[in-house]
Amino acid sequence: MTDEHATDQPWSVLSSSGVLRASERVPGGADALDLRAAYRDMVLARRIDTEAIALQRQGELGLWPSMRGQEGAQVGAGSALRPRDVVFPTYREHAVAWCFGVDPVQLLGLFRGTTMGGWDPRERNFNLYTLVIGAQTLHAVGYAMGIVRDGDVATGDPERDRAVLVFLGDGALSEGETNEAFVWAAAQNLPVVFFCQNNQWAISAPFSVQSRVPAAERARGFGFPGVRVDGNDVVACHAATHEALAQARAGNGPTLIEAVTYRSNPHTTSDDDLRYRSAAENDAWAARDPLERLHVLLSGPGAAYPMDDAFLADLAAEEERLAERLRTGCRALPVPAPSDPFLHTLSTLPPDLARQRDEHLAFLAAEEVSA
Ligand SMILES: Cc1ncc(C[n+]2csc(CCOP(=O)(O)OP(=O)(O)O)c2C)c(N)n1
Repeated sequence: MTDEHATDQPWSVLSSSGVLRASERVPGGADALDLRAAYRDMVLARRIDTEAIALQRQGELGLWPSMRGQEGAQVGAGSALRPRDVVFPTYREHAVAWCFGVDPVQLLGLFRGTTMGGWDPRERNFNLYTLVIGAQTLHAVGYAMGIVRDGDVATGDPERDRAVLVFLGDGALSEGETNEAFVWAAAQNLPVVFFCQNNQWAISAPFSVQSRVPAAERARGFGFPGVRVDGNDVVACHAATHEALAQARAGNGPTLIEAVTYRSNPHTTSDDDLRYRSAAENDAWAARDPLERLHVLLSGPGAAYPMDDAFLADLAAEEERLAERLRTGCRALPVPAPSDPFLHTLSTLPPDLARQRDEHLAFLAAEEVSA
């Protein structure tokens, strides 16, 4: 991929009024992506998000970072993955997790406080959520080095070649780790795709404060291509990620994708976004809603891939089943044992930590006896 598209104007094929433009940049046309399946994934991912917010409001979750508005970016990227690719998410990649087959009930555990993770990263090649901004970019680069050493790049065998897809927010571009990751990915020509969702805000800090140029333009300075894509256009996001992953798997090195999108809800359920941004801004972005524009395309007259009433009724029923499963599953998440914080960090607990664990458990046992 060249960086000729790293301009101010994000690249798009699906207009905000739901019209699909022909583009040689979408290999195989829109057929590269099953549009109805993409719509289904976006609707169900939004429902996961909405249910999680409701659960937080009912006191069932401590916190929830909403991804509402970012479904186009996430489903576009997530649907470009192959099973052997490896994902390093932030804490907001709920739709990517959905696309890659992670059980959405497991996403809730971290925010309910019942687990430090929630799923086994080895089962799906989907790593645990990272709350430290930018840290996962270095993890991804390290993993990409491992893939190269395993001989899993540029073999020409689609069953074997693999790549790493790492997600970051616009705020993470200001972190030293992210910039170190860019340098190392370029220096080693690593099979890694950096997918930056520029949702305009790093909590209350706007993108314009953190970057004088479009994020995609930074890639050139590190020595690899950048592409600026309309993050609310699922077709363009899929095509850009599909191409970047193919380049990475083929041994042609890293790409930075900047998906220009918008976090339409507050940063998390603890945040009050009206203190730093206007309702007018929210309204302007609502008019570019990624689900709405795909819905228009798929239900408009003469749609090549129409959604008929039966499809929409099935989807509505599936949404309700998913929502019920989330509510029941959330409340049934197992309460962790007091010894759990000592697990899963070190394969063998050093004597000092083992002693602390034993003292902690003895203290709790004594409390129970005296109660
Ligand atoms: C190293 C580090 N510094 C600060 C924070 C506090 N913090 C949590 S989220 C956030 C903003 C992140 O913004 P961005 O990277 O754009 O991602 P978004 O939340 O918008 O998806 C900050 C500063 C943190 N978690 N880690």
